[in-house]
Amino acid sequence: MKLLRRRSSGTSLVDVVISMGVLVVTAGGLAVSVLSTQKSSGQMAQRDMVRTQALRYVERLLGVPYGVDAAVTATAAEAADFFDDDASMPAGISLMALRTPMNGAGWRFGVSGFEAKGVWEVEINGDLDGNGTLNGIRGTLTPTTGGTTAAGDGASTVTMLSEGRTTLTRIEVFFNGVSVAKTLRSAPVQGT
Ligand SMILES: [Ca+2]
Ligand SMILES: [Ca+2]
Repeated sequence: MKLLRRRSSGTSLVDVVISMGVLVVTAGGLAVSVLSTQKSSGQMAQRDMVRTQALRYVERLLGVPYGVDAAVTATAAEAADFFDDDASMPAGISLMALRTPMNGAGWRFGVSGFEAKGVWEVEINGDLDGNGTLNGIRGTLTPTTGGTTAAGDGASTVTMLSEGRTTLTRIEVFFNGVSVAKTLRSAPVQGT
């Protein structure tokens, strides 16, 4: 009887040690998963914040007058005043004045106090797909109305009719080199 009891108490000690080990392992696993959940929800919150801010810039650029092709290019100081987060804006600013060179740097700036650390870049030009060229392959279909230019041959690289125009402009916002928001804006129709 004694032997049995000893054996049984020995077994339960082993049981306790094993289950404690399982507990420790489980708790460790839990801590790791809680940490990674916290990390990913932090990253998601940051992504949302970046996207919201990017849409704010897009909205602002949709809200200014479109302007004309001959508009004087904004100075760096005017661009900084345009993109900063106060209510003032440079006088007479327009989308055309804020154009940036095709296949070149856009307006680059940082925002102090913005939680996600990085550099914003805003490209504004007639390179509608942002691929750095105004050339591409034109399709073989002839427009039924409006266009009078002959259709493309579907094979050779030619100047795109839609790109490089002053009446249609791409607005694209990048954060740390990654495109976050993009839209196209067309000039108001004249004479209507
Ligand atoms: Ca301002
Ligand atoms: Ca292009």
